[in-house]
Amino acid sequence: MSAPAPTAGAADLGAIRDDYLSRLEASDEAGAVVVVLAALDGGHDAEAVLLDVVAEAQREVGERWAAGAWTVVQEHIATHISERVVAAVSRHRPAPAPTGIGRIAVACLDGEWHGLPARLLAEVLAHHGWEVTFLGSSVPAGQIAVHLNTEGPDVVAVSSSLPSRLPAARRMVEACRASGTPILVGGPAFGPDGRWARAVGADGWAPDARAAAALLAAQVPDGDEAAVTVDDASREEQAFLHASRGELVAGVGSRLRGAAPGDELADDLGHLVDFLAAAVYVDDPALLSRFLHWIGSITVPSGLTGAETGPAVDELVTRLGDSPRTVALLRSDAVRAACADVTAGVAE
Ligand code: B12
Repeated sequence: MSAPAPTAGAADLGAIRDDYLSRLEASDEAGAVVVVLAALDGGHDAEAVLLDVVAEAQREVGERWAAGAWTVVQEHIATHISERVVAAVSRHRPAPAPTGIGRIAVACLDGEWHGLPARLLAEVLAHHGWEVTFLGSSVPAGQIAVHLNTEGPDVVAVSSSLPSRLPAARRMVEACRASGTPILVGGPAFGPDGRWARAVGADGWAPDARAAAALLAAQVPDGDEAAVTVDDASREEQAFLHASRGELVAGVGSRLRGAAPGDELADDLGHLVDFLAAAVYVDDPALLSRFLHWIGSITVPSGLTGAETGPAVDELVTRLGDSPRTVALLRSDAVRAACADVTAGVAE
């Protein structure tokens, strides 16, 4: 990006982030906009403001929600302010005209409503000279196929925050393959080192928007079909879990509490089944054990407690006896250890 280096005396980004977070905490949209525009005028470039202030603040918002310190409504207000701030940054420091490096479509996986990470990526890539079309949250693979056929971008960049959306990633990869368009993926859904990006056959993965811009500037890598772990057995067992979701939630919930599960328990058990299905899909118990540690770390009144994770897993084993891969995964050392950790109150 071509913005000047921060001038002497410009506040450092950590201090700006703290100031920004205090504006989010106060639901102060105008104040949040003032903070970021002052950072730009002080010499910080748009990329730093978007990634080191807004994105970092959003992660902290997530931590506060997970710890029970902020309500869902506070998180929603903060995120809405951050979306408005991204628009304000782009008005104050518009991206330069595309340099001819290429055209890229940025989208979220089907069922993925975390659109802000994708929006931030789109802004950063535009500042690096890409001609960007932002397709938004939850884009079905079939709709991507239509877009590729009519618009023909050079690359598709797909964002997802939730590993439970990985089956949708494979469908997206297949839609891109069919039109010969390379697909770059990113976001926490693909694992800390991008291992599940390879498992679903994506052509490339990057840990953050800066790395994505650098990778695309160097060369869009070719896909590695040999690394794809999704086979017919994975697909069948994932599809069975998906189809049985309601029954499993009701059955496991009443086994745990002796009654039909309330909304919060049903939500958590639904996530448990979705993450289990994704773990089976990419054939990796670590995906489920990370989810169990996350369940042990969040505060949701009436949701699944750490002590209930072991019994919930046992009940799933009982109910899923006809799905050998699923049962092996539920009985794996990693999943057992995660249940023991969260029962003992140890979060990852
Ligand atoms: C805001 C928010 C929401 C909003 C999103 C609105 C919006 N417009 O985006 C709403 C309310 C919709 C939401 C819903 C949910 N959320 Co939410 N959410 C968040 C929160 C607080 C911030 C998201 C954000 O903007 N992050 C900042 C971005 C910039 O960070 P990032 O994702 O890492 O992105 C960077 C890189 O990953 C990379 N990148 C991202 N995409 C791509 C793509 C490519 C191609 C590349 C190369 C790179 C790349 O570049 C980015 C910038 O450098 C996060 C907390 C967090 N840690 O992110 C939780 C969080 C992601 N949510 C979470 C959860 C659980 C949920 C819900 C399931 C809650 C519920 N009970 O319903 C739902 C699921 C909805 C769905 N199906 O999608 C959990 C997920 C935990 C887990 N186990 O996976 C988190 C982590 C909160 C927490 N601490 O527990 N959420």
